Amino acid sequence: MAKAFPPELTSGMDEPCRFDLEVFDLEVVEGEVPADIDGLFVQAVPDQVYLPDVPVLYPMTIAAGGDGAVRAFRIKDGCVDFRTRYVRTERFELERKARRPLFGNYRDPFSDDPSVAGKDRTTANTAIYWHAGRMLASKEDGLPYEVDPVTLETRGVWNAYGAITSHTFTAHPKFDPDTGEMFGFGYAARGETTRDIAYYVIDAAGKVTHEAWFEAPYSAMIHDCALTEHYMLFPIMPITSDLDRLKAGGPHFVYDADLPQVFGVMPRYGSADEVRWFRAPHAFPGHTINAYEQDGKIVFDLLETDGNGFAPVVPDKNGAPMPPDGLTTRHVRWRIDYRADDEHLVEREVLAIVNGEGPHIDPRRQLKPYRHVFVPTLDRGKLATDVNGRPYPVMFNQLSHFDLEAGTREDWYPGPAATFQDPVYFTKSADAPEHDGYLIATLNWPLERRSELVILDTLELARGPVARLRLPVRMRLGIHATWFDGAEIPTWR
Ligand code: V55
Ligand code: FE
Repeated sequence: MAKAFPPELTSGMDEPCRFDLEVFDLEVVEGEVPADIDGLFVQAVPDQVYLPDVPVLYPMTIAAGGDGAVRAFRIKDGCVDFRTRYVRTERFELERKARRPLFGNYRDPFSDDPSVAGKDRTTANTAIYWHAGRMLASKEDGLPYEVDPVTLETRGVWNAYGAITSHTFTAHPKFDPDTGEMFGFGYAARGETTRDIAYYVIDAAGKVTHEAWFEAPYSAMIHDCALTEHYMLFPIMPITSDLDRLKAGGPHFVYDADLPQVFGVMPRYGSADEVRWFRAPHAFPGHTINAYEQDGKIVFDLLETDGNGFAPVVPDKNGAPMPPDGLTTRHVRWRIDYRADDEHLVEREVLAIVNGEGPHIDPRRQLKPYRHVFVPTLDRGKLATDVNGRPYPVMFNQLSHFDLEAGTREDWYPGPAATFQDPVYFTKSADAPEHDGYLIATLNWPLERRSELVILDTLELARGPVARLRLPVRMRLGIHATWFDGAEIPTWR
């Protein structure tokens, strides 16, 4: 018997969904779905089946610890079919068999039921990517699970034919579009809180062709990475983990404002002794936007927040309060000379004030100079309160397009009580200009506990969607969305 989730977790938009289901042919309530769109829009969603039974339930457990579900929208011939299904991880199956929670807090094996000691704790809940003909659902605390792109049935853990022996693998591997190689890594590779990083290059057929193990300067989250023609970059985040703290029942990650920013740089096929650790003053690196090489230097673009980017979900080491006016997130550009004598970085440029997360660019511009960024953002000036003075539960109230060359931005703001989930961006055709594409997102209306799918033409972003589709079920907050071209995936039955 499942115990009821408490009222604070069931009152809003993000009440657990706990269902697998499909909806054939979503209702188009406004506009038309462009007939030239052919592909699959997928989202990874943490969605607890059972509430962990622990003495202290950490916010990170709720925000990022839930069982992974794959939500998929098949868009073709002006129609959209919908399917969502939990990934059948080992953990999901064990709890389902027991009909009760067996796994405890976020990345804390010490808080589990003793019966599941040594079992796979990962939830495959963060991002979905495609490699070597496989759709992989991933969370950075374990190896990905392969999922059937049509039925969404789970095929099992993917470990590159047994070659990946790291305990973990990033949810954000990078790809060389020319060779089809995948570049990925696991941190905490020898188990939770270890400093070990395992770096892998995997060819287009899914075989590991290069591997290197090395140690991070300290045990911390490395959520994303970046790839250039010759280098792989590892931004170490200032949220650290500690085995003793975990054993004592503390949270997995704590934010440490005293740490510098650290970027590990490794030649693409380099060995452990070739990693260099470049340092910069403290900031919170978010998602990578792009990276490439120019004049012998690495150009590395990412989002950077001037404080605890995971507040309040990840606590501050010193208990420091949040700044009342909120934090600022910027699009920054570093230039890094791998051969420099000095490992202190100074060449930082601010390209835009973003106040958003989940950046997307034209996939054809990856590893190359580029001009356009699409990202959900928060305009605090447009935040509103209800009649009782309570702020509407809004995370990102706009979809935004930044033109880096013109220095301009364009936004679509759907209203005070709407909040965006991660979108996807792709161009209208293989030879369309970089900014001439579609943005597709799920848009939540928390006060109505309602979601819709919106499709925007990026040449007319501010005018709003060219199509809005009604979803007859609530889409609780997912993490990353990915677009797969129709040519890559089999037909939906
Ligand atoms: C993130 C999400 C995670 C995680 C670590 O969005 C970082 C960032 C959904 O799980 O485990
Ligand atoms: Fe991410």
